[in-house]
Amino acid sequence: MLRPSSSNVLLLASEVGGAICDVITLRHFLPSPEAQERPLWCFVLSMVWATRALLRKYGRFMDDLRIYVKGGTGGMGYPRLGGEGGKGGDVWLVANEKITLKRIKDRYPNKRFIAEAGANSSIAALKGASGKDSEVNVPLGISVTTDDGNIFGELNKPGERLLVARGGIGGCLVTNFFPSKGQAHMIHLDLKLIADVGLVGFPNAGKSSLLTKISHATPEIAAYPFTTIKPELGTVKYPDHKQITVADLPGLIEGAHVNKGRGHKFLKHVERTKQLLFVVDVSGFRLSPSAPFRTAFETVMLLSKELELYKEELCTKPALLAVNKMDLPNAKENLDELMEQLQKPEDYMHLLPVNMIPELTVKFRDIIPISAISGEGMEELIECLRKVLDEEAEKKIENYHREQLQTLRQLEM
Ligand SMILES: Nc1nc2c(ncn2[C@@H]2O[C@H](COP(=O)(O)OP(=O)(O)OP(=O)(O)O)[C@@H](O)[C@H]2O)c(=O)[nH]1
Ligand SMILES: [Mg+2]
Repeated sequence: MLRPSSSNVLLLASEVGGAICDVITLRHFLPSPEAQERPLWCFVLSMVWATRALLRKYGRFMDDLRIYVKGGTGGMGYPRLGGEGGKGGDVWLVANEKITLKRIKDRYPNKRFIAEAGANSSIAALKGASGKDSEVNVPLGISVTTDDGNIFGELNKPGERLLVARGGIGGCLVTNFFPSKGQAHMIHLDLKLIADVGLVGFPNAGKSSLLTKISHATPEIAAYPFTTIKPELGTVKYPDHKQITVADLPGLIEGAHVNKGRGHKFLKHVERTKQLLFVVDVSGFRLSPSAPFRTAFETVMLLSKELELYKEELCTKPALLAVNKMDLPNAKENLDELMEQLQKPEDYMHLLPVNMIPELTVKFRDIIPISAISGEGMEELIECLRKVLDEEAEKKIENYHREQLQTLRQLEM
C-alpha cells in the first residue's frame, strides 16, 4: 500500500487548496446575479455535483504515478558441492506507446512490481536458474525519479528499456553460499507529453477551437473558462504526409505560479514541445467580473511572465503568436494596437502590475491573425508551424555535423 509520506500529504494539501481556489473563482461564473444570491447550501450542493463530475472526467488523465519495484532475491548456494544459486530477476521499465499511467494503476492497484527469485542450487542443478525479469510497460515521455528527486533516467522512444531494480546475486563461495536480496525502492513515473507544438493561452482564448480546426482532435469547447481540464493531443497532417502533434493544455491565469487555477500544473507538458503557440483573444480577457480586464497585449505579457516564473528556458523556445477571434467587431483596431505595442513592448510595460512585468519578452517568429470559427488564417498558421519545426530540425542537423567535424579535427591533431 502507498504510505502517506510528507511529500504526499503536501501534494494532497496543495491539490485540495487548488480545488478550493477553483471553486471560489468559479462562483463568479454563476449565470446570473440571482443565482449568486441563492442560499449557500444550494451553491455548495452544485459545487459538490460539479466536483464529482470533474473528478469523473479528470480522473481519466494521470501524469504522475509512484510505484514500488524490487529485484528478485538470489537463490541459495550449495556449500557441500560448491553449487551457485541463481541470480534474482531484474525489474525493467519498457516504453510502450499503447499504455497510459492510468491503465498501469488500474491493472496493478497495489503498484508493486517484484521480479522472480533465483532458484536454489541443488544436486539436480548445481547452478540454480536465474529468476525471471519483471517488465513494466510505461508510456513514452516518462522521467523516472526516486523519492529524493534523483533521476534514474528517461524513456522517450518505443521499446526503450530502463533497469530500475537489480536482482540479488545467488549464493556462492564468495558470499559463503548465502544469496543477496534484490534492490528495492519506490520510484516516481513522471509523464511529460511529447508533442511538437504546445498551445499556451488564457482560458477561453480559443485553444481547443483552434485544435479542432487544424486536426481531428475533438476537445470540449465552451464559452466558459477552464473548459479544458486535461491535456489533449491532436495531429496536423500535411499534403506530403508529414505529421505534427499539437498539445492543447488547460488555460493559464494570472497568478498561476502561486497556484491559481490549474493550468500551471500542466506547464510541465510544454517543457518537451519543440515550439510554443501562444493563443490570445484579440479583444482581451476578463476572468471574472471582479478581476481586471486584460488587453491582448497584456495577456501576451502575462503569459510570458507565467512561463518565466515556471522555467525561464521556456521563454527561449521558438514561439508563434496566434491572435484569435478576428471575426469579432473591432478586431482589426485591436490587432493594430497589439502590433504597435509588440513592436516596442518596453513602452507599455507600465500597464502591467510591477511584479508581473516579464524580464524576458518572448520573441515571436510570426504573429498570425486567425479565427478558429471562420477559418481565417488557418493555412498560414499551419504553414508557419511547419516552417519553424523544419528550421529547427535543420539547425539540429547542422549542429550535429559541426560537432562531428570538430571531433574529427581534434582526432587528427
Ligand atoms: N467569435 C469567435 N469565437 C471563438 C473563436 N474561437 C473560439 N471561440 C469561442 O470562444 C469560446 C472558448 O473557446 P475554447 O476553444 O473552449 O477556448 P479555450 O482556450 O480552449 O478555453 P479553456 O479550455 O477554458 O482554456 C467558445 O465559446 C468558442 O466558440 C473565434 O475565432 N471567434
Ligand atoms: Mg480548451
